Amino acid sequence: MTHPPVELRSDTFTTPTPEMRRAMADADVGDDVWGEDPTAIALEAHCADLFGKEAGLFVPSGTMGNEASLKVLTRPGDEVIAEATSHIVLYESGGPAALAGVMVRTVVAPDGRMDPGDVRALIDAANPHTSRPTLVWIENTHNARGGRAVSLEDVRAVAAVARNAGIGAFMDGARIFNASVACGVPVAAYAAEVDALSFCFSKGLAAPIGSMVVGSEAFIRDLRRVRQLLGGGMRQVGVLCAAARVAVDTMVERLADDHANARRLADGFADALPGGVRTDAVDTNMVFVDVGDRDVEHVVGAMAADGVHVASVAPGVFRAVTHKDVTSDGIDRAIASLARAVAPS
Ligand code: TLP
Repeated sequence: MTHPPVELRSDTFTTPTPEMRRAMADADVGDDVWGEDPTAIALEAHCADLFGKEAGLFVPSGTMGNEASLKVLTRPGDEVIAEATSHIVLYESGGPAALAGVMVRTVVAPDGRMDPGDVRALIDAANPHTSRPTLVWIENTHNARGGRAVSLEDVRAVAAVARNAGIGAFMDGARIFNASVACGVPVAAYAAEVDALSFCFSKGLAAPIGSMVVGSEAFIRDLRRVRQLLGGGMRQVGVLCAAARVAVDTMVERLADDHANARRLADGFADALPGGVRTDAVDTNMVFVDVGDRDVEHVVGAMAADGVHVASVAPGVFRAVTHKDVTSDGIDRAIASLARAVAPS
């Protein structure tokens, strides 16, 4: 019997649920560039409320939410302080430089949690020769550091540094619901620490497309203009917002299942490849595997030949991400596949 592939490259591969598809078909729609799509308006108000902010804006992707926010919150030449492996640094095609024209100065945090002292040191070092620090950027969960969930205390400590220096704080909360479930912290508590926050419907929450940015009314008014500038103004967007609404209303609690699956996967991978997985660093739905001196592309290729798709993300390292379309059987198959891929030949 042939099995369906086990897709562990990203939770972005999740497919919409039948309920989402029905909601999409039934959605009330209007022209959202004219501000007349009732489903978008309702979703934005609902999310603003959920996050305790004044307003929200639906955007096509997390990347656009981040880049448009950067553009609103900074001026060209300003300095944004971010963790060295943040999504804006590694995976947005140079957007901070190309679109907002900002300098990104980085602090290194192997567990995704920036040290407030490091952030303060960069701010304090500013003088008329340097770029002007105006924004501290916090990613939560932190993708490239292994999906680490940053605790409320840690967010608070870094946000306080920004606030005390009179500069802004933003959260790339693409997977903030994973952090919320893992830490038992309401998303509004995280949002209260920052001026604005972006999050995605299209990852673990399984909607097909879309992200949201929440913040003050004035910020969102400016963001709407930048969204238009970037080509992100869409028309009958209610078909997407209807799926996003199902995502945020019904798909959050089940993220705990993804986290449990990730822990089981991590334990199995650790047995298959001793020393390859820091099982204590699996906070949410990601497992990072260090294949040591093996060729990571060879390991990833051998697993793909078994129908198990993982992604190489750094030299010698691959990532496996759990989500609603990964079954318990899929976890077993992935563990067996890694064991085969690394077995001495
Ligand atoms: N991350 C993707 C890839 O781009 C790496 C993934 O598969 O994990 N912020 C964070 C922290 C993200 O992880 C991502 C997506 C985004 C922003 C961007 O979201 P999209 O893909 O909607 O532009």
